[in-house]
Amino acid sequence: MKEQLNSLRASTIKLVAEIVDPKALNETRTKILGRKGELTAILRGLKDVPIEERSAVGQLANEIKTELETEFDRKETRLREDLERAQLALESIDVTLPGRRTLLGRSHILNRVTQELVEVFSGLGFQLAEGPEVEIDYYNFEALNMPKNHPARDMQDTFYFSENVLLRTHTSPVQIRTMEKRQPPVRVICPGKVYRRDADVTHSPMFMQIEGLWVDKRVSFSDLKGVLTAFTRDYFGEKLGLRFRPSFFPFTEPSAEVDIQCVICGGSGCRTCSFTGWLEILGAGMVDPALYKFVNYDPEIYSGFAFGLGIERVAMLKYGIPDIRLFYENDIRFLSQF
Ligand code: 2NM
Repeated sequence: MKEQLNSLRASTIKLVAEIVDPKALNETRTKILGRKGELTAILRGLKDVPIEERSAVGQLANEIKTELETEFDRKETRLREDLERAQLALESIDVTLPGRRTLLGRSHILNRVTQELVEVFSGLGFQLAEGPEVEIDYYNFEALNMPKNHPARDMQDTFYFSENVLLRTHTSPVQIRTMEKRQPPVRVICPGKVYRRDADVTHSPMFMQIEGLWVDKRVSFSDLKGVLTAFTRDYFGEKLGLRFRPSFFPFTEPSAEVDIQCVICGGSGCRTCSFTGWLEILGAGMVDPALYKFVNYDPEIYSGFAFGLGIERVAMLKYGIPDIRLFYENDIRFLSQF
């Protein structure tokens, strides 16, 4: 019986060493140590062992039982650890891999140019004012001295929601709204999107504009020249010459178009300036006193000037961009250059 026990011990240890699967281990444990297992079967013969040996054999059987239980326990722990390690290996992070780059976004070039322009004008005392892109006929045309059927409306055909509701064609309505709300002194700069029925290499149905307005007692054309000279010098460079040409706008009198010397050739003539040496960058003028009756200003006391420029045009000149459509195509290869 001792031999039977020792042989069961040896064969079990060998068997356990070969098992690789927790389920098989559990089945083997039952088969050997369970109530109907092989050890129990051997112990059933204990009653036939001579009485004087029985206690020693019993003790051996107990020792072997304990030893084998420990053996099964240890193997179970080993298998569980192996499994965990294998799972961890699948899920683990390889800290030696290079990191994933986060792509940094940036402001659109038109928004950055807008910000730069607003900054220059705030240095000259102008406050930021904004308004709706969906406007009513009154603010976009009527209060700007462009009654229905005025020929100046031809050049500013736009998108209509109804007879009196439209997409603004300029940011001037913001200035009318500002004057309606406040008495002079008013000194505001109004950037924003505007809309016109227009599309080619230099025109887009949606574009951006920035307009300035200064109304106070004794504001004169020389103040206009001073502000615009300060602005162009600050933004385009100290040495560039400035030229005022007489022009017409329905809301200013007198009116002027303002040119700067070509930023590409410096005035000697090139393709960008059509070999004239000059670039038109903005329109301006003294606010027509006829406008003041719409906003309840006394034209005998107050005078002022206004100006407007296209932000795309400024950006195209500043950065040498040949086609206005590039701004709106959202091609990262273009936009990330700025
Ligand atoms: C321009 C040219 C000349 C202008 C006029 C006004 C207002 F509302 F005050 F009358 N705002 N902007 C103006 C004047 C705009 O853009 C080429």
